[in-house]
Amino acid sequence: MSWLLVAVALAAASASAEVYKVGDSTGWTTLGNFNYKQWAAAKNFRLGDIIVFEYNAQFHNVMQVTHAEYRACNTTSPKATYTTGNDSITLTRRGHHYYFCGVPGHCQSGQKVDINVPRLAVRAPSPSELASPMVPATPANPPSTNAGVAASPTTGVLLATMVLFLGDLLFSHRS
Ligand SMILES: *[C@@H]1O[C@H](CO)[C@@H](O)[C@H](O)[C@H]1NC(C)=O
Ligand SMILES: *[C@@H]1O[C@H](CO)[C@@H](O)[C@H](O)[C@H]1NC(C)=O
Ligand SMILES: [Cu+2]
Repeated sequence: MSWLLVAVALAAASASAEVYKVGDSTGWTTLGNFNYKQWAAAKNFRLGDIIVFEYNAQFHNVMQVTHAEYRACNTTSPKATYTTGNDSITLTRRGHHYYFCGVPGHCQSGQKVDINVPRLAVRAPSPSELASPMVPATPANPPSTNAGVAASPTTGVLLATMVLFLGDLLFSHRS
């Protein structure tokens, strides 16, 4: 596959990533009985988006669990546990991502959230993406386009996003 195509897909994918702070200004807590279910339902999560859990790490944590564990607030075998108090998680696959706080009683009191990345939704391109050509015009394209991409410090992350983005396209076309 052409590196120019890669660069175009990469630009489109990275341009569309959003960062969501779970609970907005409330953050990740039991105080105030924040409705995380309602919060998540109002969002439009997409592949490549980032969710951030911000909390006091002395009192809370974040565990990713299965659906059954989520429903039962079962903390015995989480898929992942985050404890920094400022945890950024990139959504790299479709479907439901179940998280709760593993401190005893907190999940039961509502500190749990279901982040769903819909299976078939594709983000609408932004006006700037529509304005730029989808197919690079000619081989006369300056080689600096690729050099600039390769030099970026976040190339690894962007490449991962790009691969997902391409997978996305293939997936959508098959369905
Ligand atoms: C909690 O989850 C574990 C692993 O998924 C399971 O073996 C255990 O039976 C569950 N405990 C309860 C009380 O549901
Ligand atoms: C969490 O991290 C982000 C970026 O990594 C930073 O902008 C933000 O200020 C941090 N929040 C706290 C409470 O440390
Ligand atoms: Cu907690």
